[in-house]
Amino acid sequence: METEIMKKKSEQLALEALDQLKIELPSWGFANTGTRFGKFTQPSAATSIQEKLADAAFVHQLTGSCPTVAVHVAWDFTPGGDNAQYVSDSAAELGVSIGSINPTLFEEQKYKYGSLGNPDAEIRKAAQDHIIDSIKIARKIGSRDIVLWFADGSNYPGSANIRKRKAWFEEGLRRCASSLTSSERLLIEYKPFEPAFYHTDIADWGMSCLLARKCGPGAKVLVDTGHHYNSQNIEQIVAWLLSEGMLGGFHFNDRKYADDDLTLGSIDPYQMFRIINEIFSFGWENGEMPDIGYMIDQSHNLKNKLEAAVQTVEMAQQLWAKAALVDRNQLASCQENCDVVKAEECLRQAFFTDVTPLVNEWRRNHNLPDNPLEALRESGYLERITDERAERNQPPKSSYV
Ligand code: LRH
Ligand code: MN
Repeated sequence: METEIMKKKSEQLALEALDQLKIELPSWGFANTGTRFGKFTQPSAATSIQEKLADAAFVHQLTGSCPTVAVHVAWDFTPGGDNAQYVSDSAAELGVSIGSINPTLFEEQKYKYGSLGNPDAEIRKAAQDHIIDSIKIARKIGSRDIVLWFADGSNYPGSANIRKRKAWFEEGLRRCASSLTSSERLLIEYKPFEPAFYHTDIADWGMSCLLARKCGPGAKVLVDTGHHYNSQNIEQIVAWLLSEGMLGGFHFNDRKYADDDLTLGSIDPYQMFRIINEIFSFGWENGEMPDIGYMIDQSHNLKNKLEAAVQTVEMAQQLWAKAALVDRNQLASCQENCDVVKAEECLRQAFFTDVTPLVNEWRRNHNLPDNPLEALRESGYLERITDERAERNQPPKSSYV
């Protein structure tokens, strides 16, 4: 039976955990995006990196937990990254900073048959050079993480030599990793399919981990929660990567079917809780939380982009506080004694605890609004940016040109 003192102690732990929580928002989450079946433009959507940063900064102002913004090189920087310092200074003026740098190794025609895995050596070199240029941008603006996701793969059996492509990836990634300083990291993101629908060159955590190991200490694995088959046990993958010291970071989102990029915890909050619980369990066993990046990777096609971002950070704060409430001593002894039911109850009790009063106490301690979403709607910010941007957000003729 949890005594009042224990309750106070675990609530204090939850408040401290919320102090540690830093969630990185994606610049592309504020711009108009779509699917191949249509792009539904929002008049308030950001149309420039300045507007993306302003929106992210306003979400940070309302929630207090998202001080950095992830950027995608081709979408947010001018060629060669000439505007990098300007982008970094603009972020600083708004009270945020540039976080992870995502080289853009898809979209261009030359990447039709791949980037680092392309049979054409010149295209492989071009892709390597883009990653190395992205590392230089990171160095210029003081970002630590370079997140690598590759659309590379094939659509038909026999159309690609999977082992040759693996060797080209090893060669390319080694060259890129050799240009890292000791404080910079390459985070290699895996994805089982889409846009490739027969094989994807880096399809699962094992492939990413093997490639990262061959790159040396500066390379780790990035887990995008949407990049798994439905029945996969993601928290087990997280537990293994933590124990191997190979977990570099997350792209958090939710999904019902595939890489749906829906808002965090909107479909399966207990799944996300179980993942966060593995991180807290590792932190408890090692006396400090692991050094990993918590990033959001979502695209908001139907929800208002700022409301979706605020909802996401609120959900992250809720799940974080719940995971901090798990009685780790009791859980460890239940696991030790194979008390299956009581062990499960340790997690369920924390997950089903309403932490809203606790999160609101944390917000009040940091002069933040109790209800960020309500504060957003009452702020007039959405009305203002709609007036400013509507002209530049004309709906496209058709997405299937
Ligand atoms: C690929 C991905 C990757 C990003 C892109 C926007 O599905 O998750 O992380 O580069 O989305
Ligand atoms: Mn991702």
